Amino acid sequence: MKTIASVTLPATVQQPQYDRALLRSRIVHFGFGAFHRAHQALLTDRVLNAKGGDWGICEISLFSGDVLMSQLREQNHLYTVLEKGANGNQPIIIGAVNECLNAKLDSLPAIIEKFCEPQVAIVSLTITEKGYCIDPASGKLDLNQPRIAHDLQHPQEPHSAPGILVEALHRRRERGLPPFTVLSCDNIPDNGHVVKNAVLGMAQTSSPELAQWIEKHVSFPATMVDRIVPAATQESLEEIGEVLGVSDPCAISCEPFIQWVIEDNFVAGRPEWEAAGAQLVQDVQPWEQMKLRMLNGSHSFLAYLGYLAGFAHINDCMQDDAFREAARRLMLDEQAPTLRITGVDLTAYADSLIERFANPALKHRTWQIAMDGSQKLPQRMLEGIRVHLARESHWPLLALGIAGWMRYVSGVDDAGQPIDIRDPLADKIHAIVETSSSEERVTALLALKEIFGNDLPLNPAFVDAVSAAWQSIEANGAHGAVKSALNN
Ligand code: NAI
Ligand code: CS2
Repeated sequence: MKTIASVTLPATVQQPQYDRALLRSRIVHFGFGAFHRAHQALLTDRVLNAKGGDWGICEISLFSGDVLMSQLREQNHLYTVLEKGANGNQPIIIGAVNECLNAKLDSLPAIIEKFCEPQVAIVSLTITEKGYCIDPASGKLDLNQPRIAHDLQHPQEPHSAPGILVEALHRRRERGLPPFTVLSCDNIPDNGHVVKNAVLGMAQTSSPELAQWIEKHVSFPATMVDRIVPAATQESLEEIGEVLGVSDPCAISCEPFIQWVIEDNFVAGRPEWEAAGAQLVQDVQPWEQMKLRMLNGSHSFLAYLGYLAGFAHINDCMQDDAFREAARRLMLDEQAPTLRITGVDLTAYADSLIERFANPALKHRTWQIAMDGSQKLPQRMLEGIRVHLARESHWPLLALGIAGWMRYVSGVDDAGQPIDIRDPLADKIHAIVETSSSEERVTALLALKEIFGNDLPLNPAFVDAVSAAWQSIEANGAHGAVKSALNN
């Protein structure tokens, strides 16, 4: 079978300019999803092109991803990223991945042993918000999650990411091997602390001595990651196949923009990612807060209200005057004033986000972004709302975003069509929706402490604002409610 590894590709395709035989699995990565392929792996590939070296990546997937990983092996671990922008498309073959392991194709013991190889210096993760098994409201490891409960019973056969990290670090300590850096690249505030809490939460339960060793020797740098990478579709794969002249089932399309801000705290070295444009800083929090509230907050707003109003993609929302204006005002009037960052032109940042959202080549589905709302609302909207509540300032669009989520998880769009809701709390949410009337819905959903904590449901200003926004959607539909919020 022909693959990208076996044919001559068109001259326009960028290819690795370094000796791949030198690569060793110094980075082990969890979550060979869309994002990692177009972000960390691509930037590592850029460093290899610029500087050479041996920083290869071993991709790990536990219980899914076996088909994708067999396909990756068939093409010698090469795959394509197609950057799609207003000025045309750039296909790039990524060569930084040199190995992959999957529990179905290989075995769980083989995966755990991979983390214990002496050259492994970094374990990075893009496992989505829910992969950390953290209670979003408390920030602590959720010991009741089935995978965590399983791993505490069977530490040598872990099924969760925190369980694997703890078992790997346990074995490295026992064998006198150096520790590695744990690098979370998920869209979570203070992601370094979140993964640290997950790992220490698990280790403390099994061995306080191991927890102490981890605390002393392992580093958990925080990161801000940014690049819009929609899930691959049949259409996007066919488009890339036409560009290459051969099919690449592991290929992914994305926007040209890329940003990575990393806390410079690595215990066992790192690639020179700054040579590829990454920003190595001491404090990531202001960057990550800016991105999560302005970009992701408005993304979620557009996802819930846009989906309800019949917009399938983010760029469709941007064609609508009311949605585009609402997204910009949400960023500048309601999110920007809550941020800590200094020295960044936030108006220019908002304008660049609106331009990125409008990219017609991306086709980023509102339904995809709407997924896992229970894990996303706290950092994308509720943290900013808490700042407004303390200042008694105005936040009508954020209120509409929360009410939009409530209307979305109620399960029917404005055209009366059922919604396929994906969320780790879907069963709980469904039970609440089934047993509450429209008038009771806001109060009933606010009882989800995992999302709203103990404070917000007791705050009359919060409850009133979200209830008013809910009523506006019920009366006017999502599109009408967005227009009406702009006049408030
Ligand atoms: P994806 O669905 O393509 O990949 C998710 C990966 O996580 C898969 O490899 C899956 O096997 C793994 N995973 C899911 N649940 C898991 C669990 N419970 N334990 C361990 N692994 C698990 O999603 P994509 O687009 O790669 O996004 C992943 C994360 O990357 C996002 O949740 C977000 O935090 C971050 N991100 C994504 C961006 C994007 O535009 N796609 C941009 C910036 C950040
Ligand atoms: C999106 C993000 O899926 C989502 O929830 O908001 O993945 C978004 O595309 C990225 O954070 C952009 O960097």
